[in-house]
Amino acid sequence: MHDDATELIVYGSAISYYTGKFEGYLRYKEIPYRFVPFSPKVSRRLEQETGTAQMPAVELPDGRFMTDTTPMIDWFETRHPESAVIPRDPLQAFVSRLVEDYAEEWLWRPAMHFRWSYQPDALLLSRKIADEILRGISVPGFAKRFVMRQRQGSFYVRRDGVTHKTWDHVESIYFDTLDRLSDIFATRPFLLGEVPTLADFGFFASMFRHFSQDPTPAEIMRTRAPAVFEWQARLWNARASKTRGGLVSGVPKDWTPFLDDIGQAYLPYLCANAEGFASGRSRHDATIQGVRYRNLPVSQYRVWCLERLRAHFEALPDETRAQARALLVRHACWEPLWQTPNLESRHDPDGQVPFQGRKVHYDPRQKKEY
Ligand SMILES: N[C@@H](CCC(=O)N[C@@H](CS)C(=O)NCC(=O)O)C(=O)O
Repeated sequence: MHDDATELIVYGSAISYYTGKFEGYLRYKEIPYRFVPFSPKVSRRLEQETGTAQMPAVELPDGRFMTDTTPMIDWFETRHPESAVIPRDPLQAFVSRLVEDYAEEWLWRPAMHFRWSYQPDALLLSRKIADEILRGISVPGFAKRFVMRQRQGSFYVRRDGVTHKTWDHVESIYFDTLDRLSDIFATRPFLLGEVPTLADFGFFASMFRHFSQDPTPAEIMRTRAPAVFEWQARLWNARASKTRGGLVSGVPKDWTPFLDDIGQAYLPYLCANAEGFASGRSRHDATIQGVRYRNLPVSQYRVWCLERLRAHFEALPDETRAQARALLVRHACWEPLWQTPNLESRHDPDGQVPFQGRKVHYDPRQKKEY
């Protein structure tokens, strides 16, 4: 698929939430890569290689393919340990993982809603998808754009629980996040201090490729939260070799609203999803902060998210585990973290992520070990 065996290839899209997050990470770490835009042909090939059509996908110089940005970052951190983005302090590392997971999964619905519920955004983004991802398909542009608007609006908004009853709650997630991040950036350039860490990349996914660029939420960000607008550009432009400084100690007070929201909204949602999964349903309801969401899709991946958060907690050294438990109890996160019995997502039964699902075709004679 490529002719330069030393090159890392990132397959994705210039409008994609998770591709933006991962490119932000690679750029900060100064890990060179070549970007290849998704197309129907690329997508078919990647589905064969990775077992999923999700982006971004990474092709390593040794011919292996990876997907899923969080475990990919873990993998790259072991190979590029300098300027680590996972804090060394185990309590900070655990809480960062929790906040990263919350940031990227919980802001997904508002990001999709603002992109596909507002006409100027939907018109612009359907054009970008038609021109970038669907190029080469011999169907008139207007038809591609129309189909994309219908598909995305149906699949990612209306079938993901956004109705006139949940609309304000979905939007409040964005507004509250802007306010909370603005408070943080009033005192330091990144979420935990002078340098970016995992939590920055978790928020970057929605803030960079959706909220700061899609017309409706971008206008809101520029007027309501210019410090967040500055931060997403700062992170995109940050390079580890030029970014100096340390982290605050412990878990900062201004993270409190995020931890409270994880306890009141995100973990209860993950529990409702996990219970739906355990009972074999494909849809589930959830009451979040007094708002009833109906018929949400059950996500196997998000059962795994909860499993992984538990595993990270259990892997903590004894003393840190006690501190982490006290913090989780204080923010009402402890009970929902453990509420659902016998979690079994079966998402990664053989512990292969981020290489899960790939078809093995590694030829060590031709490919250079990465
Ligand atoms: N957890 C994955 C999520 C990847 C993901 O959902 N990517 C979106 C685009 S930003 C996608 O490919 N959606 C298309 C689909 O799910 O079929 C990651 O971190 O990489």
